Amino acid sequence: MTESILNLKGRTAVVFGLANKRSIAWGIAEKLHAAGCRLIISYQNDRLRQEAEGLLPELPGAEAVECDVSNDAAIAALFERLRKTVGKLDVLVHSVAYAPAEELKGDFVNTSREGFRIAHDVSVYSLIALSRAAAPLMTEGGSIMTLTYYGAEKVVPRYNVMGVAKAALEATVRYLAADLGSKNIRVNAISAGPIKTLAARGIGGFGEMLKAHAERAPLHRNTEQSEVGGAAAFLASDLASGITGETIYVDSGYNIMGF
Ligand code: NAD
Ligand code: 0WE
Repeated sequence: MTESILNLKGRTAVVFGLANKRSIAWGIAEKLHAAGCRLIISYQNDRLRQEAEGLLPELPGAEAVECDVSNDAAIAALFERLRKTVGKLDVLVHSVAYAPAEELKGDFVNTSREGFRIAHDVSVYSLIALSRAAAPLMTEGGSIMTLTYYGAEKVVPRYNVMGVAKAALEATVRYLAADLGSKNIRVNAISAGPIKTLAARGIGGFGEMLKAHAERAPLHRNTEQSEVGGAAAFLASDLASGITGETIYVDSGYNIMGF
């Protein structure tokens, strides 16, 4: 029998951006775990510790560690710990974004300097910092991935500075892919359709957005975390060995439509 090469046994992944079971990071962690990957789950702060630790029993062998990705010392401490405990790293999942709430309402033209800075620091620079810290541990090559959204390329009302940050994130993926390719480290983005997660809660009109998305998308339904997880497992695996610097859409096909 030929063995599937979507087999992540003996591989280790670190996943950033798990807030709760609705998180896209959770959908990804579940699929990586199912493929046999050892998991390190990273949560932002003390407030999210209980939530993250409560999910561990569902991923036997996983551990949870705190890391605020806007803090260089926290990133250095996490990767020093990983160097000692797991040694080799194969997969890094960046599923983190943040802009101050007031930036996601009102007009884009009113974006503040500080709102712009925070959105880009947390949602974009963090990928560079994490990739630089992870690369020395990816001694047998690796797969780095991040989450993006269609608002990077077309205007989505109220997505505002996050759209600009996602455009920068997609460009960052290409520059990182070019740098790290010589180490056989691949870097890609998954562009997910809208999903009702914590990061989507409280965004005005999100329900209507989901409805319109499902109506217009070729598959006539919304995107599920597990579908993003499936693409992530593929990108983590040797099946995707020729893919780097790309943005892959997991959005029920929404992005292909002109009208
Ligand atoms: P989520 O709220 O579950 O995840 C966002 C995570 O970012 C949280 O776990 C939060 O703790 C973390 N985070 C924020 N600031 C941080 C910091 N300083 N340090 C460490 N972690 C920090 O929401 P989600 O929808 O799963 O978002 C995950 C990713 O998916 C984001 O990049 C988001 O832009 C992207 N995305 C979401 C959708 C959607 O509709 N939900 C669609 C496409 C892309
Ligand atoms: O990337 C995102 C959301 C990211 C996000 C969400 C929040 C809410 C809470 C970043 N920062 C914050 N800050 C907060 O205080 N998505 C792709 C989901 C999303 O958010 C939107 C969307 C979609 C889709 C906001 C407006 C319009 C559409």
